Amino acid sequence: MQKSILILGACGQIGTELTIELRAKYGSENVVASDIREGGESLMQSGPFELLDATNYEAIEDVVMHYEIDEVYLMAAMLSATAEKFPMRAWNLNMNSLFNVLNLAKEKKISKIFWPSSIAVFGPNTPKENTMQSTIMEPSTVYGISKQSGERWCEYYFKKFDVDVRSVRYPGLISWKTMPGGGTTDYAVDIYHEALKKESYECFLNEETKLPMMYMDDAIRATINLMESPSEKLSVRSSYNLGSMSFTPKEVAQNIRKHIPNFEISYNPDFRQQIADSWPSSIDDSAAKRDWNWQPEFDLEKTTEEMLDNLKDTV
Ligand code: AKB
Repeated sequence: MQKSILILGACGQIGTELTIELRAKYGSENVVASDIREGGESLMQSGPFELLDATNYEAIEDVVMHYEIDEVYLMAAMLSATAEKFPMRAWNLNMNSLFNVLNLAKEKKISKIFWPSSIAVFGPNTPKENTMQSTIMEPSTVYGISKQSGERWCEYYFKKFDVDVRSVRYPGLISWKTMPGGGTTDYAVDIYHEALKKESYECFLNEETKLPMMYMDDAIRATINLMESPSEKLSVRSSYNLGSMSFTPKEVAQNIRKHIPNFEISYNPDFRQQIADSWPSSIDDSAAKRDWNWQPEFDLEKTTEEMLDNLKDTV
């Protein structure tokens, strides 16, 4: 049976690529993109679009009823760096949007939800290397606190109301089609743009800051695989650890130099350094591997090739 999908926050970094992939898979007319602002041409031209505020329950409900939506992907969120500047706005957006979709599912108006969590659920007391699925969390950022709370609510709605909600803890995501906005891992995208434009980059994290990262194609594949997995296979209803690669700014720079030998990097850490220092360096994702066969395909070499190759004609 053909299903109908709604994406909230479709114009953001993940939402844009997810919408395009879901449209290719399920048919353009069956995937409704929505956001509080219009997006890029490829998204706006390829299927239905609704201007929608993810914090407005009635507005989402209207769109769900109108298009007879079965599944919602909630991609609207305020990320870590911006959330430190606007804590209450971040809390309102990140939590109210989640309650809206959880309650729609509780009321049986939709049947399945995808909601993204993040490595930001971990904090300074979390073991840094191969961070386990279940371990000390204690996030120290506004964004991390909202994501950890969200995870608890997802599991609660699953257990209490049988809501089929699924989630992964995304690492930093690297993509060339859409820019990230307001995150701590954004340097890993900016660096490729600046390398092509100026052959130099000033990084807002120090050279040894090792963080978990992932190329967008892997992230989109993980998201759709998880959503297509049989419910009974899923043992985690808070959010799955999702691993791929880990690297430092220095290592990305060394990799870029294989293609742009004159590339130079300098370091000028700002408030985002403290956020990055509170996050894990690498992730144990054995639960995702076991439950739904997760396997990443992109390492740093391949990511660098893809980024430089696809961006070279845009600068
Ligand atoms: C951020 O840096 O805030 C995000 C994330 C890791 O969730 N990219």
